[in-house]
Amino acid sequence: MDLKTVLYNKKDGIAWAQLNRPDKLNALNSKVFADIGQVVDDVAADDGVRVLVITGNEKAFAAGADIGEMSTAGIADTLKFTDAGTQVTERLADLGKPTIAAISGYALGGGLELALCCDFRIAADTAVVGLPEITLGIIPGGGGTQRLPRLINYSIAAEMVMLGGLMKADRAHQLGILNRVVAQEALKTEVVKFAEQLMARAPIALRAAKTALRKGLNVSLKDGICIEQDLFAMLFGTADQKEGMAAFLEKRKPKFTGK
Ligand code: CO8
Repeated sequence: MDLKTVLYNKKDGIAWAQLNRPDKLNALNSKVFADIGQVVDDVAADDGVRVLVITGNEKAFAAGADIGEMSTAGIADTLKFTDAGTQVTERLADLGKPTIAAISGYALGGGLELALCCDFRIAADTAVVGLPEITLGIIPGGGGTQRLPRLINYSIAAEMVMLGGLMKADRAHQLGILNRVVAQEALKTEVVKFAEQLMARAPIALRAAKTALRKGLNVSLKDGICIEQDLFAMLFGTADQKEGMAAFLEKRKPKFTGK
């Protein structure tokens, strides 16, 4: 892997991808998206990785796409940038393993959009989220107008997109944008604890749960229930289903193997 803007390491089943452009508050450019793409491919291919965590530094998860690089771009350049970025964020959103955005400081614009591609957002109480693109004369281009109103109430999403204000962690938590808010110094421990709970679950069941949740958002209730039913039945072909139910009946903890 040839990563220029992301620090990447794997430990005890967790892959950590830390955005690393601190002098630009981790602003996202084509290279950052390319690096995240490599990380996603690596996580997908490595059976030893059970959870992906994307994080930044204390001041910023990411303060948006790189305004300096976008400022003089035309339509064609912008389409090239968003096509490449969207391919990566869709791959991230579709990853068959749980993903967590661990957020300190600013998660704005493309930064919040990247975090919205993760299954969970765990934040420090220093977190500030928002979609300020409208204040630059543009709109979100990394899925913000689509993912946010699917996650929270339409009117609040519309206010965030159309006024572009910034929101503190406690309010974002109340609204359901953030799953957990903890003290800055507890963030890493809390993320590891959350990841450990996920890793105690059966991996194929987690993958099926994610597929059902995600696919179900884009289809009718009837079609979504069909998707769920098929995935539910599919799990009865796994060793982990047999183990999970045997463990319940034998009053012990299950030992899942991912088979
Ligand atoms: N792009 C480029 N550089 C940035 C960005 C950014 N988004 N944000 C901060 N920086 C740079 C600053 O220019 C500054 O650099 P320098 O020291 O060289 O002047 C450095 O980071 C530190 O920033 P500040 O001095 O501004 O720090 P403050 O603490 O005073 O302010 C803020 C922090 C409030 C976060 C402020 O930096 C800010 O408002 N940033 C811009 C936020 C924003 O508007 N984000 C939206 C960008 S547009 C976007 O995200 C479109 C998404 C499209 C995604 C497409 C994907 C497929």
